[in-house]
Amino acid sequence: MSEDAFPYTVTPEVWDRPLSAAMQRQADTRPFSRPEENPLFTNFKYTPLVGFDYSDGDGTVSRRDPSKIIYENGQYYVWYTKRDTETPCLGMEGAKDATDTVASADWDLGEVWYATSKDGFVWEEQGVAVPRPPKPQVGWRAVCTPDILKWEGRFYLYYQAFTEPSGLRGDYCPIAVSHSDSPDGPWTPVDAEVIPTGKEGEWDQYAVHGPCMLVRDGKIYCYYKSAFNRPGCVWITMGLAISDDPLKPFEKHPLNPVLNSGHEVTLFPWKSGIAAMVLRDGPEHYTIQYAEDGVNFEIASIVEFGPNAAKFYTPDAFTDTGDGQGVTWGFGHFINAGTPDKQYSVLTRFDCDLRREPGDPAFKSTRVFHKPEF
Ligand code: AAL
Repeated sequence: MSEDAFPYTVTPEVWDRPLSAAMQRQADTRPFSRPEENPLFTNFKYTPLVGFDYSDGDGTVSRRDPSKIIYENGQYYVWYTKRDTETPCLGMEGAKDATDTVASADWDLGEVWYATSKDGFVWEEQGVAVPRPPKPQVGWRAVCTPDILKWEGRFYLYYQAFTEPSGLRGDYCPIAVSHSDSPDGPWTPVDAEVIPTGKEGEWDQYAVHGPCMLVRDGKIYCYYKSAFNRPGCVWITMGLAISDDPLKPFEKHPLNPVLNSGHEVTLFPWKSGIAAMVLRDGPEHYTIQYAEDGVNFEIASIVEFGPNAAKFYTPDAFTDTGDGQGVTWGFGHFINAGTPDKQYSVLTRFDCDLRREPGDPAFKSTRVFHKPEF
């Protein structure tokens, strides 16, 4: 036993006998480290963004569900849902009173907008990227909750595409896609469901939400969430769909769902695998998890006060290096801003430290029994 390791070093014989459930979990999966020694642990710092106008908080303008942030042409880009309606939204429960101009949910009647920034703090809203297409095309009611993919030099926006007001039956929609040769557009929509809802009885039969696009092993990975999501019932798990053609239907993974918790879908390349930030819903909420194969996730750390709807600035999301470097900032949203009858959502910046090595050398400790290998 080395001096340095004392007193945390435990000899292998300790595991060579029947173990309690807690110690079995430890032996099987969990890194043995204090949080600060674990590179997949972080705290979060929030900073209000400059450049977004919310109409004095009267509930008619809402921004939420940001995409990953990318850096192109000397600036950062982000896409997000924007609702700009004459009146505040009614809420899911008011869906039967929704009209062509009155929204049910905060994201109903939403469109995909985008903004750019030189420094990541001060932003300039550039306008709509993907408007709602005419009825009856997929997405005519709302296009929202986008994510960006760069693939073979072209850009693809994936987003939820609604053909009914959210709340009528639930929050039911598939994922559709638009493409462009520039992050500034113009974007060409494909009038088809690129990730459709599942067949009757399948886990994702009602909704396919929140695309999170990555490139891995030469293929396009789309992590997404699904839920029964009827009014009054939210049950959320996450799946994976893979394709080698960004505009053709993706193939859903046979082991879906691959995460049993979380809400919005937040993943990034980490070493040779994929890490997932799993927040808000489910038995494993407020964890960061890791899967060497991108499919079989294990809990790596427990975090607090994580951002809702987080997406990271992820420089290696599409470069397929097989050696993910981690992430340090991104966008999330705060919901339920405003008064109860004038609710809207606000984009926020968060900073974190999910780099391969903890940022502060003082955090590094030799007192680690099982150096986490993520
Ligand atoms: C978000 C996401 C999806 C839902 C709605 C808009 O937090 O989970 O995008 O449909 O709320």
